[in-house]
Amino acid sequence: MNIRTNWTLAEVREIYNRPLLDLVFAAATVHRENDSYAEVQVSSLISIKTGGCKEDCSYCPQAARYSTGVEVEPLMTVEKVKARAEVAKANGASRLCMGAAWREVRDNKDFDRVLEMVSEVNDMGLEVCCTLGMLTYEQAERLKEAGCFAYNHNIDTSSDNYNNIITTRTFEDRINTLNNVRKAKLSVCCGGIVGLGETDDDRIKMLHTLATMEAHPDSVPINALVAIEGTPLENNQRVNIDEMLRMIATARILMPKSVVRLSAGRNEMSLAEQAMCFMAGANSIFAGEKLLTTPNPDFDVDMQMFKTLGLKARKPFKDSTANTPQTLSYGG
Ligand code: SAM
Ligand code: DTB
Ligand code: SF4
Repeated sequence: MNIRTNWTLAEVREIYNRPLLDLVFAAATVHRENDSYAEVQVSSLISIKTGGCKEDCSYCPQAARYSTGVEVEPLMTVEKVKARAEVAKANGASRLCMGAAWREVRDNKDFDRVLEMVSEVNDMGLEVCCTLGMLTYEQAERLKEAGCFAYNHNIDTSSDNYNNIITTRTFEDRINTLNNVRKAKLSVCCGGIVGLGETDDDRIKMLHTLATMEAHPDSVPINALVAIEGTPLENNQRVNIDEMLRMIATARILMPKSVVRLSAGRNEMSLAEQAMCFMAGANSIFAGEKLLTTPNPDFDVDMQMFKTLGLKARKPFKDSTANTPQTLSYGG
């Protein structure tokens, strides 16, 4: 399979604009060249520190400046995180993603506690992912040493549209953190959101940025905006299925080996709509009754969906060089 990081904008535009079923068929064809096309990577999310964030991301229920009804909670205890991780593992998740409503990581006691959580959850045999905001290279290394497997940091939208959505940091800040994550040999999880009010060209440019990084992100979450009352985007229109399909299928063609995650927005999608997304090359979901603060389908409902569609949950560390909990050897 030919992995390219030199896609031109014109090529991405051509793929994105194909007649929808031609596009889905082409993406499904690419996806079927992967031996494990019927495997879906299941991640479970925990909000380890909720609300009160200083940033102004206009989609986010956790930004302190909007009144969204999300209650501010302090950093969870290690014990509580372990208990939640046990439940996720028993339900078949291979990855636990810990999210904090932080602008950036600070070198303080809270970060020490997060490192302890990482180490404990890694010891349980789960892939650990963190999403904690901006990181320095040294902080990325400390996460890696503690047993963190992946780091999620989304570009969210095109560089052109970025300032319309967030003003308290820049697109370049995001790229810097991603470079630190890559340099520390953490698995890179990076995608974006559809439904922010962006144009098709913004979507094309966002996909182009992801597909022309020095290496494709290992996982690419595609989120449909969950419009939250109290945020500036509260009245945005619900994302239609054709828009999600176009994003997922184009991502699959551009980044054939990456895990493409059908992320936020599944709670509003039917089984048939989700089936189309898996057909178009999605091979990961967030499972568990909550994303960070908003509802998501129950585990049982998702497992029934997998049964109906003939999909199976992927085992942890499948494509890693380490087949046991994360060691320093991953990524080499
Ligand atoms: N604070 C950290 C950060 O911003 O990187 C980590 C958590 S943040 C909630 C992670 C990602 O969730 C965001 O980059 C965004 O892509 C996604 N997200 C947040 N709110 C969302 C919403 N209402 N709808 C869809 N995706 C959302
Ligand atoms: C990602 O791309 N989507 C997840 C995860 N990475 C951290 C978060 C979605 C959040 C949706 C809104 C909420 O539940 O607060
Ligand atoms: Fe929400 Fe993260 Fe933005 Fe904070 S930095 S407002 S938690 S998306």
